[in-house]
Amino acid sequence: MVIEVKQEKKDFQESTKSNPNHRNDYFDSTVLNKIEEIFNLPIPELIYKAQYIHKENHDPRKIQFCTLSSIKTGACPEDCHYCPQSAHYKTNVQSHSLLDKESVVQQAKEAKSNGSTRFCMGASWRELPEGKEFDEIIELVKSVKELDLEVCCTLGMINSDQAKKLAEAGLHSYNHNIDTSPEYYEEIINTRTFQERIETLQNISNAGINVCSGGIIGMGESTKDRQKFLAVLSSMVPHPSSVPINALVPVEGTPLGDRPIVDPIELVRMVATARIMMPKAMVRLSAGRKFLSDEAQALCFIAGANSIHTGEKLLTTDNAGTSKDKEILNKLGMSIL
Ligand code: SAM
Ligand code: DTB
Ligand code: SF4
Repeated sequence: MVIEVKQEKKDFQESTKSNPNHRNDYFDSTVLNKIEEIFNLPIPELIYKAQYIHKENHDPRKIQFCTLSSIKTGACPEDCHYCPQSAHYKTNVQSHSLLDKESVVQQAKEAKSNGSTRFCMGASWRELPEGKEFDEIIELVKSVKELDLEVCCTLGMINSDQAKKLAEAGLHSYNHNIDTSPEYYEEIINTRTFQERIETLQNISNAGINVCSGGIIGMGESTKDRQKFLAVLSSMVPHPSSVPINALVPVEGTPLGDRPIVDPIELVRMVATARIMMPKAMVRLSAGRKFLSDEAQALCFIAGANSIHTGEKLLTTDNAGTSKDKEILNKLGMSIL
């Protein structure tokens, strides 16, 4: 068993190594070809295939609730064009430094009592700092784990030593998104490379932490960019155990603040293709759910989404709220995982 896991980690590294001059090294062309075929299917056929695979690998009646907590907000040195927390843009986000343990544990307890089995702590860092803040993060991971929740963090880039220490503290998963295709990435972020993101994902995987990696649609990318984004994730061995699919929440003050809201059918296509290509992954319907009707959300669940971020807020922007989420599941005869 141990040998098998090591082998998988080696494969992950091999499969994601890259040469900046040959960006296709991030994915197999056969994978991209398969994605193109699936992605362009008529919606009834696409959903039928996705549903079949979903049912073979998951309980299609269940949705996992994951609560996000912004444990350190705003004033981020990165220039991610979508993000209200970047110090490069003037937005309405109220910055704060790292929250104390008592407040975070209180939030985690509330999340659990509202049905969440996963709690994700997000920080507006380019990379996880060393020293006092790192020690505080380790304490937060240990304390949330004691509540018997899946602990996830999204704290920017981490090195291999930090990943090992987080794993020892009991971290279940680490979220670090590739965001979009390797090519379109350069239109969206200038302050760190796609390759640096991949290296953080390798450090997470090598430490035995579950990889959570996905991205955003609605940033002006082409259909081909969306397909390549899914091809990079689907070429990882093993596949990320969790794949968040975000629809851009356009925030005033950011360079993407004027982008139109994504057509929900586009989201369904992404979810269904992710489900078919990565059958065992948790496909998370993440940001942008507040723009979806109950019917559109139902279609996403039918297409294989099996987790949502619940609560009044995502990190800094508004979300549907737990009672609304419970109401939809109830209406659909579904329940919380
Ligand atoms: N600073 C860390 C990082 O960048 O990895 C963690 C937090 S960051 C906010 C987590 C992810 O949220 C981003 O990678 C991006 O995919 C998503 N995100 C941020 N702003 C968004 C927006 N306005 N709409 C949709 N998704 C967004
Ligand atoms: C992810 O892919 N989406 C979540 C989670 N991972 C951390 C975050 C969405 C953030 C949306 C913008 C905001 O609320 O600040
Ligand atoms: Fe900073 Fe993360 Fe926002 Fe980028 S997405 S600006 S790294 S908080």
